[in-house]
Amino acid sequence: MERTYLMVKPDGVQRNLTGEIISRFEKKGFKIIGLKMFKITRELAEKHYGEHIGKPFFTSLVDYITSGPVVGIVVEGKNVVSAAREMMGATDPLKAAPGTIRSSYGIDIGRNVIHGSDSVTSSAREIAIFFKEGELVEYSRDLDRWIYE
Ligand code: DAT
Ligand code: MG
Repeated sequence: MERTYLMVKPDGVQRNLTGEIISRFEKKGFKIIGLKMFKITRELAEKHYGEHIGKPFFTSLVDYITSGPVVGIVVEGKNVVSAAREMMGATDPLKAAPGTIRSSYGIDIGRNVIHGSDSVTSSAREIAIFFKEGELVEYSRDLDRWIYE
């Protein structure tokens, strides 16, 4: 089973979209194994978004992601990395497919409500940045037999 790192960004928290966003992944059938609210330090923001250092939007991206609390979510499930990216929609909310999270709740690329890892390698890196080993919970769910064949 894959894991991915999702994060309700500060705009999503301020706009009371946290429950709505978590609910989409719960209803889909994915399993939440880590969940917490926190504020990202500049240092961790620069580490998390390291691939974007030097790009014109980097400083405003770090300003935005550190501007208020976020909700970090680790989700487990079959193909969850790419499935979650599909559920989120394109980076630019106005270009995201209708019905996706970013399309439903966002307009500007710099206020796109949610983060999700873009690969299995990134998810391992990002989970390690934001969660300690003991903060991830292993448990079984009886309903998995109704979700997976
Ligand atoms: P994603 O969040 O879809 O993985 P990304 O990793 O390319 O997108 O970029 C990280 C964030 O940076 C993205 O969610 C919003 C911001 N961003 C990306 N491209 C941008 C651009 N051209 N102008 C402004 N902000 C941008
Ligand atoms: Mg990305």
